[in-house]
Amino acid sequence: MTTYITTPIYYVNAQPHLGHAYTTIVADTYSRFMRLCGERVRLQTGTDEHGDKIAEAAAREGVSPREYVDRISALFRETWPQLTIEPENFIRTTDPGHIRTVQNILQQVYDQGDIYFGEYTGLYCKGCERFLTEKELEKGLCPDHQLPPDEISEQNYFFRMSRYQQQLIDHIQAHPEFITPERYRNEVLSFLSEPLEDLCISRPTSRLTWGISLPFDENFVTYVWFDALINYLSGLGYPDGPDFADFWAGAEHVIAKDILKPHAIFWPTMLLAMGAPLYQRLHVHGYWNVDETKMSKSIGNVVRPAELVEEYGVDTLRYFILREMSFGLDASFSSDGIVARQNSDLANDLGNLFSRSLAMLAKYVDSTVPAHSVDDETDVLLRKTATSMLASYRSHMKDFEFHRALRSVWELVAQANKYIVVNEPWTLAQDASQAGRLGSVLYNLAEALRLLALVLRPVMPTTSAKMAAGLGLAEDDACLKGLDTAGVWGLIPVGTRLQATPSLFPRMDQKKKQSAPAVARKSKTPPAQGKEKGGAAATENVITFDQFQQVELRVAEIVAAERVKKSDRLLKLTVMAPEQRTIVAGIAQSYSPDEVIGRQVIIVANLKPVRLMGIESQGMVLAAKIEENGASRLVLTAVSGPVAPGSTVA
Ligand code: ME8
Repeated sequence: MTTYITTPIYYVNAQPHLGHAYTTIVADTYSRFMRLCGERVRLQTGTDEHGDKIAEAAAREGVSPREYVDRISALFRETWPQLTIEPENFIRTTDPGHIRTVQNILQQVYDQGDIYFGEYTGLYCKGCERFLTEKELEKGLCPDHQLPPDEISEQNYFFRMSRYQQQLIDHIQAHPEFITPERYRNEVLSFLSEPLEDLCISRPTSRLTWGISLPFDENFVTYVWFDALINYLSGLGYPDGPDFADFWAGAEHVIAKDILKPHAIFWPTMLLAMGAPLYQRLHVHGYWNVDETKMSKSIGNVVRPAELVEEYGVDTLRYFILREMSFGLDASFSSDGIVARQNSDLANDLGNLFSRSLAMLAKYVDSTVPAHSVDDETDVLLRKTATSMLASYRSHMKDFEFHRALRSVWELVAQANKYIVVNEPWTLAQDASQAGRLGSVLYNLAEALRLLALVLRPVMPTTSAKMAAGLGLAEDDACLKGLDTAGVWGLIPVGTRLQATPSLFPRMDQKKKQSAPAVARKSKTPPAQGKEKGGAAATENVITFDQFQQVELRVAEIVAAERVKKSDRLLKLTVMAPEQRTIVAGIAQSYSPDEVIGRQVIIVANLKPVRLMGIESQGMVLAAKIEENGASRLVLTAVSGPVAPGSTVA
């Protein structure tokens, strides 16, 4: 089976931004996913280079259209590898092959009588490069450009789009998956419930020369949409190239809602007129805003992909936008949002699962995947979670519900973290008779990580490769290839030698966040500056919010405790936060070791380690100091309900 996945070809009158990056990352992720499913995949993106808008942009810059389109098209082409996007084809509408295909199609459709010459008077929006109907206007203005359209009357060529209206309606009704999500299918059907007008497909050369000449009348160039949509065919060598034969049957287009009508109405009617099969599915997503505001050059909040990659790393960006946007709906980008996901989902949940599992495998079984023996109910639960994750991951990815697919992946991450807490490998390691059980627990963790590396491959290719390397697997190892064959529990080979691997995601510290240049951040109200009398702000020891943010507070679970020899004040605590660490706490006069084991407390996690009675203490446990009967006593801090060890306190 084959999949041909396309993005829109982007206009070269603007530089690549977050919106372009999203569509293209979606297409790349889906193409990687379909490859994992064993399909032959071809990903195509490119640039749309003809039309008034481009000619005007070139004129504004005082260069020829050719010079201008070459420069901006190269910017798009260079952006994709920075996002680990690897298209098989990058098409430009100025490519000679594309121009030939457009002209051949025009000639064919003209010869068969589906293009005619006529007079047209209409309301033309220069921004949209098309005539708008009265109905589309909002208060007399183009809804997208907020400008009044010009009334233009001219002789032009028309495509008999109306002739194919019923055939298109029938097709959409017979194929519910043709336009997804459903809200856009309904929008198109409602539009089609009114008679379609024919489509004006030419522009007189007296008004525009930067376009593809009509093969049957050199006084006209092709309307930019009729030219641009054909890229999906010309990029495959239509009509008789071997790639066309192989891939068109698996064609899926990804677009945003702004260009629904050309893709759901113009394009299929054009294909029907050509006698070519229709594409399989059209996937329509919503719009990215930035800090709840429309992205726009004039507001100055346009987010550039290269800056985001530099600031957050490519996989964090890919994960964030796929996880944050419900495909089909609008979403808002913010620096706070991406930092929060990086710290919680990536550094805390996934990153810590990976690093503490590998650390325990190194410490207890010499970095070698051990054999596993009998299952207990925690093993069964972990495996069940993995199996149901795989099923829902697969179906959501196929349906372009990336946020849901990732949510189910994180259910396995959470379950594996719980599995560690419940099984306490550090306790098992203290008892030689538990070596078999310890091996099973560590095996299952390695296996969960293998499955995570597998399913995260389409979304975060670099992280997945790092995970595979840490697990001692090559990316093309059988157990990481083929979702069907590799998506079975128990495939990581016993005896695999693990590799020391740096942490997957560093926690993003406040300093870094503060320097974020790419996005305007929501303003935070700083604490009062100490002007008013009597308030806390008036005291000497005021710290700023930023200073407070430098203190990393976390929930830690105490898993072991013992008295420190020769000290009646100190307890040596082993805690998980979420990785294992030792903290020497001055609480021995208030608590016995037995009393604290199993408690969740709040610790300062980024305190510089100190040696106390010869033991390195890696943090500080917070406790309230109370006075009772003339003596002081410490009461440990706690959270009001159980939470995942390592959760941040803010
Ligand atoms: O329309 N949020 O090109 P274009 C999400 N050349 N996606 C966005 C976005 C946003 N804020 N802004 C842009 C054209 N996009 C034509 C297409 S195809 C035959 C011709 C993405 O440069 C989204 O994919 O205006 C949208 O559909 C596309 O960029 C529009 O790109």
